[in-house]
Amino acid sequence: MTSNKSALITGITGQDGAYLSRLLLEKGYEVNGLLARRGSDTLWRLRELGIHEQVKMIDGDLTDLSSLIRAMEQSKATEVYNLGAQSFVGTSWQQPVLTAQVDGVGAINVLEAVRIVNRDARFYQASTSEMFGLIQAEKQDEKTPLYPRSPYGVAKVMAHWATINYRESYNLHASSGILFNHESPLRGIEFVTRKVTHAAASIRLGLQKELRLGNIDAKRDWGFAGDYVEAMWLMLQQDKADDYVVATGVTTTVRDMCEIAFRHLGLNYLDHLVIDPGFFRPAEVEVLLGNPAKAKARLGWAPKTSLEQLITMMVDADIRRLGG
Ligand code: NAP
Ligand code: G4F
Repeated sequence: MTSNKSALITGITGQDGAYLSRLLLEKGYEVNGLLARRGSDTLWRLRELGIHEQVKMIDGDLTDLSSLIRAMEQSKATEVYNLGAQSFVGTSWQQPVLTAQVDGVGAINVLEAVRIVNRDARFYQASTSEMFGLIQAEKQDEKTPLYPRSPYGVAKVMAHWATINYRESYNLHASSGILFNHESPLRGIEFVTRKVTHAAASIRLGLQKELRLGNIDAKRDWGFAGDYVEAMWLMLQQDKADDYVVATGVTTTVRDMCEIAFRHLGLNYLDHLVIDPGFFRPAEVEVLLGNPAKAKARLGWAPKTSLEQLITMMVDADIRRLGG
């Protein structure tokens, strides 16, 4: 059966790209992905979800406008999800120029490709709670002023405002999802939740002894990526494009998240934790807490997975992968 709905996803090989692909395939879309071909096993997430043969890959890179124009033409996309990014905050201090080019200018490249090839295509920008940085309100919503604290946050602010500007300048159906941290068994191992669940599993199986972390007093509003990709799709089904905060409305310290992961395996995280100043950041985002009221009211979206369910799901997946 051929579908008349065609999506183009940048960042298809990432955590969100995999879950969004699965959701769109279930809804009958033809799913096209921009493949940057930079790693050796970049398709592992799509393979884990059993969908790697159902998505069509188009070679391209966010920093190459010509490849994005070609991807728009080839895919005949009616919906474009810009999820591609150098998404690790810590690395953005080591590679600030690359981060600005991929996460900031890259988003403008995608907007230009949409404007040039098909102005009727709907566009989603992966904005982030990291833009709130040094928070200007206790609970952050769509109206909270932005104060980024990392080169990554700065680049994402550029992309966020470019999305609004293309909506206002060219009447593009361009929406931004300001998503708070979301995790899953497909999360990259450099992010703190997965680092912790993988370490807990390794320690339980006798493969590792200690877990080295930085600022464990930082607080994050963590949700499940599988729930959050649904909000992305809902944004593009609205008559009018807009910006939405997607969050759980609950914030938890890294410390308490560790406790949940280790307790699930009958361990005490304090027996294994080493604080390593090497993981402290030049400027920290101490606390994030989102208010998803607008997404609830307008999109009918609500998170379905608690932090406890999320972390235990991740620990169980890591135990399975390590052969336990
Ligand atoms: P992720 O797992 O790190 O995936 C990033 C994706 O971007 C990968 O597919 C990567 O390809 C691709 N990419 C990197 N550089 C590229 C380039 N130059 N050209 C084309 N593609 C490139 O990130 P995620 O967690 O799925 O997040 C998805 C998006 O949401 C990102 O934009 C992120 O910044 C944003 N976001 C994430 C969260 C969160 O908590 N997860 C919250 C708010 C916003 P390779 O596989 O080849 O590296
Ligand atoms: O898991 P993290 O690296 O995520 P961070 O920096 O909040 O960024 C993630 O969420 C953003 C949304 O707000 C996304 F836009 C972004 O792309 C990414 O997905 O760190 C979370 C917290 C930080 O405060 C960090 O300092 O955990 C703290 N932390 C403490 N020890 C650590 C570690 N983080 C990492 N990655 N590794 C540590 O050892």
